[in-house]
This record gives sequence, C-alpha cells and structure tokens, in this order.
Amino acid sequence: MRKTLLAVLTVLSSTVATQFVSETVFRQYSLCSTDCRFVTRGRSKIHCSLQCYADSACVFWAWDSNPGLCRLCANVAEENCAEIGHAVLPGYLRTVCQNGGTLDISRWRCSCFAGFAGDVCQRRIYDCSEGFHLNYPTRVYEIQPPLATSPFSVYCRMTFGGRTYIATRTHPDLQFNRTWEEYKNGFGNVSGDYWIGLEQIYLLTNNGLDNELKIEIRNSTDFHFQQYYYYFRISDESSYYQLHFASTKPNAQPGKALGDSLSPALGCRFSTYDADHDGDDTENCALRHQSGWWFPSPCNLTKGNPLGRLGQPGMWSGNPEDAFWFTDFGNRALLHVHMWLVM
Ligand SMILES: [Ca+2]
Repeated sequence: MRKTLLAVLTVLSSTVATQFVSETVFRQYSLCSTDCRFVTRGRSKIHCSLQCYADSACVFWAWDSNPGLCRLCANVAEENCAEIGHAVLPGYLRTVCQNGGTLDISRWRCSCFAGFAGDVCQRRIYDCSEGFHLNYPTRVYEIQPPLATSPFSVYCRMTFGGRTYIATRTHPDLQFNRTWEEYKNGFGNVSGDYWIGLEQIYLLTNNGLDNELKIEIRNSTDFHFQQYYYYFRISDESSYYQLHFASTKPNAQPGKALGDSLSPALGCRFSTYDADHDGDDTENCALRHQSGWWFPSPCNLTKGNPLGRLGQPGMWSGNPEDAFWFTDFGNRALLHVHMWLVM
C-alpha cells in the first residue's frame, strides 16, 4: 500500500499545477459538482482526494467530514467550475498541511505540531483536552475555543484527559483582590500562578460538551483533596458570568474527598469589590471576603471561597478574607488551590 502511494506522490510532485484550493473555495466548487456516480466512506479529506486521483473517471472530489462521506464526481456542471478538474489535486496535496504540519501518507492525514489541530492543522487546539488526545506534551499553549475570535494562553497539563487550568495558586504573593476588569480578562502568569479570566472560561465552557470543573485544594504540600462538577459552564458578561453545573461528586479515593462548597453558589453571578452582583442588599460579599467569586445571598451562605488569601499549613484563621472551604474540608487553611477543566 505504501509503495503505491509513494508512486502516486511522485507523479503528483512532478505535476506542474500547484494551485492551492482553500477551504472556502473548495466548498464553493464542490457545490458545482455533478454526476457523483460513486459515494464511499472515506477516512479523511486527503484519503478522499487520493481516491479521486487514482480513479481516472474522477475529476472532482467532495469531502463531508460529518459523517465522513467522500464523493467522487465525474463531471462539473457549470462552465465556471470546469477549470478546477483534476488540477486541484496535486496542489492541494502539496500544501494541504498548514502551520508546520506534515502529510502522514500511511495514516491518510496531517500530523500537526505545536498546538495546532484540525483536518489540515489549520487552527489552534480548542482546549487542553484536545491537545491531550493529540499526544501533545505538558506546557503552556495558545488555545482557541470555537467561540473565541483570537487565541489565548493557558497552562495545559496533559494527564487524565488533559487539564485546562483556569486557576493556579501555589503562593500567596499573587493578589486575588482584583477589579471586575481584571477578573474578566485574567491576571498573573500562565507559567506560574494565574487566573485565566471569566471571559476565557465563558468561551471555553460554552461548547456544548460536558465540561468537568475540578477543584483541588491542598492543606499541606503532601495531601490534596478534590471535588468534581459536571456540565459546568458560565454565562456571558451580560449575565455577570452566572454559574451553572448539573451535579457534583468528590474524589472517590480514600482521604482525597474535598466536599461540595460550591452548590450554594449555583446560579449566582460573579462579584468583585467594584462590581456587586451577589444579591445581598446589605453588603458586598466580595468586599467582605476580599476577592472575586460566585457569592450567594446572603453572604453568610458562602461555604467556600478558594480565591481568598492563602494561608499556612494548619487551621483557618477565622478571618473572612482568608480562603476557606467548609464542606467537608472543614476549618483547615488553604495552602494551594488548582481549578481546571476537562472537556
Ligand atoms: Ca451585595
């Protein structure tokens, strides 16, 4: 099989035509194709184009990625489509893989690099979970969820389905008592401690998938406790990034269950000291707790605030500005906090 394909490629590389047909043009011309006398299951766009090339009766191919149909067409209906014909194929194959991707003929697809993804490596990975499934290593990536108009940076830990970190807190130095604008856009350094930004969380979680939010809290450098939230997403800024999730459960391993302190905040809007959306008319909960968060009303219902001031190993100070997580973590101080998404 490989030898045959290499022979095909050799022929292709000697062909003069190098016209590159972009995705848009491809779709436009595929509408012109008629007499598609043959419909078959394809494995990829590249596979489809090679099948057409190998078939002397085929002058045009059309690839529908969902459900993976390859149409091999013997004719082109209108005059303005006739110029395409067979000539698109060599050019398409030569330039098909973008952004440093290489054509992997043995698997009929492009191998992408450096955080790119898609049929022809034409886009950034949507999130770290996609990068995990493409076998990318742990590091900072530029990602671009489908809703985002431009990429943004995030730390990806490529274990357990790929972790898209939205908050990393390992040191009390990074101040979390910030303005609405700072919480909206993010702050800190994605190589270390940071908050990714509410807008970024909105873009990441409104993807129609069951996004899992995982919250991990450490009381010492040795032990960590985790709680998971399913179908997690937040609304957009016009709803003040309202909090949604469908269910929750703790880490099932002995000694690793954190407990659920977030359910009282379900449906609540995000607040900061300069933007009070907590629903408690008597005070600003973000001011009391000296951080942004989804605070319920009244403020006293708040069972956890992992964005408060970090403490030392040991007991919680009792000061409302210090981070806490009462259910079931209790009166322990928070030393480290990590929050990440798994798509
Ligand atoms: Ca208030």
